[in-house]
Amino acid sequence: MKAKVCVFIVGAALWTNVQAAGILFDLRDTAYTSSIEAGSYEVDGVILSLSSPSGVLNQTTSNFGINHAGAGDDTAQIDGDAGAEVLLFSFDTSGVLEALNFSSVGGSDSFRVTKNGAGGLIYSANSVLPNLSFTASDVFEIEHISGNGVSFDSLSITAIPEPSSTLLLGMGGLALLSRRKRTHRIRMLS
Ligand SMILES: [Ca+2]
Ligand SMILES: [Ca+2]
Repeated sequence: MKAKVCVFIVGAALWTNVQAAGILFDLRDTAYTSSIEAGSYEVDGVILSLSSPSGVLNQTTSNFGINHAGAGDDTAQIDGDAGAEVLLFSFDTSGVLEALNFSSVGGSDSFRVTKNGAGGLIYSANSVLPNLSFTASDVFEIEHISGNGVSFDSLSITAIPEPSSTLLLGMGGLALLSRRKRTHRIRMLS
C-alpha cells in the first residue's frame, strides 16, 4: 500500500512538473536556428511547425515574417503590402497557447488570431495572451487585418502531455512494484 501511495506521489509530481513547464519559441534569428524558415522548430522536446499559404517564412536577427511573392512586400513582417498574409502554426503535443509577442505594432496595425480557422479575435498589441488550449491536431492562424504589418517575434506555450502516457507510466510502475512484492513474499516463504 505504501508503495502504491509512493508511485502516486511521484506520478503526481511528474505530472505537475510537466504541466508547469513553459516553453518559449523565439522566432527571430537570435540563435541562428535556421530550421525555423524551413517550418520546424524544436524546443524542450516540443516541435513547433510553421507554414504560410501567402509566401516564404523569413527571419532576421530582430524580426520574423512572411516574404510574399508580390512586389513591394515587407519580407520581415506579417502584412498586407502584397495581399493579406497568413501564418499557420501547430505543435506536436497538447497544451495551452499562453502568449504571442509582436513588434512594430503601430496604432493602425491589427491582426486576427484563430484556432482551426473559426471565429478568432482581432488584436492590436505587442503582447497577446490568447490562453487557448490545443491538441496536436489543432492549427493556429495569424492573419493580417490592417496597418503596415507586424513582426511575430516569439510565442510561449505550456505543454500538457496526453494523460494516457502518464497513466501508462504509473500503471507500469505499480505492476513492477507488485511483482517485486510477490517475489519477495515467495522468497520469504521458501
Ligand atoms: Ca510580408
Ligand atoms: Ca507596423
